[in-house]
Amino acid sequence: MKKALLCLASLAATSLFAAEPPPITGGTLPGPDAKRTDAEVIGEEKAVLTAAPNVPLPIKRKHAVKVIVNLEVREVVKRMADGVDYLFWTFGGEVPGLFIRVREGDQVEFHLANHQSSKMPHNIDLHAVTGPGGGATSSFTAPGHESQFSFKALNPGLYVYHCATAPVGMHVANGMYGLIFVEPKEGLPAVDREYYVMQGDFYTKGKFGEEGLQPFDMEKAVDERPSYVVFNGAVGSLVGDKALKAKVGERVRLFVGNGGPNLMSSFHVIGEIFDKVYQEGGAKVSQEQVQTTVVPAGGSAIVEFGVEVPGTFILVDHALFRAFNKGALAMLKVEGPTNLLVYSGKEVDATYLGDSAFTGAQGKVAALEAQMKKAIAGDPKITAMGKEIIMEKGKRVYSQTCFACHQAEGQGLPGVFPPLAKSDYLMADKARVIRGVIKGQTGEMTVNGQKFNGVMPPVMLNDEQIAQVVTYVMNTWGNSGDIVTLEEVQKIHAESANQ
Ligand code: HEC
Ligand SMILES: [Cu+2]
Repeated sequence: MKKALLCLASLAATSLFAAEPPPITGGTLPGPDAKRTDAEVIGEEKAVLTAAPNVPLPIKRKHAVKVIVNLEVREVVKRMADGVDYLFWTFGGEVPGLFIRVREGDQVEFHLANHQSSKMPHNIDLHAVTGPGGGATSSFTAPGHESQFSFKALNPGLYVYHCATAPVGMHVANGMYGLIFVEPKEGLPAVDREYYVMQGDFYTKGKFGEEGLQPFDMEKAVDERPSYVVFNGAVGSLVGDKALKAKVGERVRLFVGNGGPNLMSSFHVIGEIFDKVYQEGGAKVSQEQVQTTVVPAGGSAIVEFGVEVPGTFILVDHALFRAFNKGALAMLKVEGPTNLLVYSGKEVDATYLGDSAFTGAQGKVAALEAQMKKAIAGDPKITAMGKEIIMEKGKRVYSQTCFACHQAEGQGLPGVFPPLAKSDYLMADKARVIRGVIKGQTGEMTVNGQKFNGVMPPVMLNDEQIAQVVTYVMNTWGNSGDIVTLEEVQKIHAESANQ
């Protein structure tokens, strides 16, 4: 039986780019496979496809059907990061492409449309297909056209699909991939939540965070030097309000994919252990109690875990510079009662996230600067916007320099780092604050009636950054003061240098 399967697989593999399809003709399969096939296909239905992070509902039916899948390729400009846009090539207008769920034994009638606004022809190679090019040879579709082919979902598992039109790497690098889950006949054990998370690496002419519409950079792609590594098509696609959600006591299943085109993912959830892993997206649980699972480019994994305590759990590619500097970071927010036996409490997210906790500042600076240019022509609103820009830049400085001690919300740490939020000490004397930031400060001080006696080292900032960050702290978390100008900082700097 194994031999027959192997033989089929190698035939399919060698024919991936062959012009002539090999002599495997529709439906008639060798003996062993025929046994695994539902002889009867009863009825017909249209597949419900979902955009990430959603997954179609588990399949309850006990027999095979003819499933009609309609998927449309669209080339669309979307957000890659705050202030950064990219022309994505997509399956269904989304990166990753829409999630497809069928049952083992189903007869799939696949319709691939290519929107008339597309500039490129595209096709689809589904790793779930046993046949030449995984469907690629039958689905090459010019803009404004539609192709149709059929296949039997013989093998259960979680499979990647992707465009395979030359240059294949470029089509995939532009976002042309997604997942198809062929549900085993007996189904998977029930869980409370299922989510779809797919990693991809992106190659832009500009560096990470460089603003504007960014073109694809072929050289970086060939050299495997991505500017972005992200989950679900953009930096921050699953953070804040868009975080995945669960409640204490629930079981979570993640269908994890990796479109690549280049990088393998070391998929990890900070503060969780995968109690079950279907390694490489295969049909059975192959490992238990796993910390980090490998998701190869063009591959997948299914992971499951229970959530025992509330809090924010961070999903990362544990090749950590990708997570903290290139975007491969997502969040699962778990709500519910604390369980002190399992975990004692104290939030660690802010510490982990560093300046990623402040994503958004950069894009806002760009947007506000653009607004300001428009408004110029002597509008009094300019002053206000100027302040907002300074504030956003100040937020960035804060997130990189001050927040480690004074904390994300300026709340400080009792007895150790004084609060900046609603601090009477801070608001009483602007010049003193500027001097403190330039020279550092030590000795006993009283902030809101609490005594502090620590050491704040001098910070490595230029005068402009100091003006920005002091403006920010004096106008955030309930504080309200005026703008600190560069001139003010320069003056105090000169004075304190002479002392
Ligand atoms: C390494 C930790 C650390 C860093 C980084 C740090 N501070 Fe402080 N900061 C302190 C400590 C400790 C004190 C209290 C010093 C004392 O007791 O004399 C303090 C005091 C202050 C105060 C006066 C007290 C208050 O709460 O109003 C201000 C204002 C302040 N810091 C602003 C900043 C700003 C702005 C930054 C970033 C540019 C920054 N600090 C970076 C540790 C730090
Ligand atoms: Cu394509």
